[in-house]
Amino acid sequence: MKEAQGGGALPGTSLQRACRLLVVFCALHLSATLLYYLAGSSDLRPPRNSEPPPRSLGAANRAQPGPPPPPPRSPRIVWVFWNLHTHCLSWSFPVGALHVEFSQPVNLEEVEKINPEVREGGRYAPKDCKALQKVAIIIPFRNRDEHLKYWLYYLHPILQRQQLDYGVYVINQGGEETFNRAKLLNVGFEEALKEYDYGCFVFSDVDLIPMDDRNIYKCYSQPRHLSVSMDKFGFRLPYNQYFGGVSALNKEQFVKINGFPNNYWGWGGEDDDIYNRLFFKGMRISRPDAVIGKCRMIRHSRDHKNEPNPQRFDRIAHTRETMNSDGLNTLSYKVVKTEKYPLYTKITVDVGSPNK
Ligand SMILES: [Mn+2]
Repeated sequence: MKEAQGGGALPGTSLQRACRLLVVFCALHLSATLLYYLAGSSDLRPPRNSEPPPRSLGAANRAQPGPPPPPPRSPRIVWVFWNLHTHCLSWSFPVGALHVEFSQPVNLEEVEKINPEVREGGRYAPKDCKALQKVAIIIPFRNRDEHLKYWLYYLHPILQRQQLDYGVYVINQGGEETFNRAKLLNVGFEEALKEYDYGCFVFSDVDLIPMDDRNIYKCYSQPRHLSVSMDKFGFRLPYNQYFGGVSALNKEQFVKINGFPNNYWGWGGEDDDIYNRLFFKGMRISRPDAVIGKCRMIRHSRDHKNEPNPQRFDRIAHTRETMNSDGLNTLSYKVVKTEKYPLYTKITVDVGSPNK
């Protein structure tokens, strides 16, 4: 056959992409259905006490006395279809590579306007489908308001496209003591859990912006390192064990390593300690590829009261001995103030000082 000619030529890539997605989706449907059908063909009736699929039976239904409605013919198949249709597919509509730069100042009121679905405290959940994960984003912070504005401007649209049920927590170290990044991250874990049943924790520096929205801010079966090719390091990993910048651990992974160390005061080392903890507990790092993992760091000079920590090399060498007696089980701090802003929750904490 000849190719179609002339006139109504199809517009290029976006339509092709949509078609390809549709085909993939249908194939997925079919294979999942088949799989469940085969796996369950010996017994298609649901077990007596099995939970009904969420939302399919309303509270009113349950409250009514009398015999329950007859079960559908093939409950498993119905269940599979129901799930495929209601759960979000976080890879549905990525933009791909993003343009990221820091030349124009950001006005937060403008950012609020272009993100009308973000609720107070920087919370969001997709309306039309069930998010795969509940993600708390934890940002250790002190005196970096300009960076935070860029972070909010770039990240809110990305996280919504990734269809995550998420909240943004800025953990601000109060007082004038030396900065303690890892302890602030521990605080973020505990405080976020007081507010919502998060299952995944993304720990992000305030000055790191992903350059590709296929780099999903969620958790994986192994701890995830997300900032794998930073412009600062010439878009490559500085070393294989590098775990700094942006990382993601689910609740089980975080608890298994007793959280992060509390005694790294000043710049450096805590990320290597975290890597050691994961390694000693038998976990390995998962990463996106170097293209999807590209990100930009906002240039800045060294912060006041965050000088390189001279003890860091000695501490890293002893992670195995110290990790069980320093971390989540020895974490102490005082919440000074909690502020709910439209685009984030700011928790100011007193984390003490190195000498205590
Ligand atoms: Mn930085």
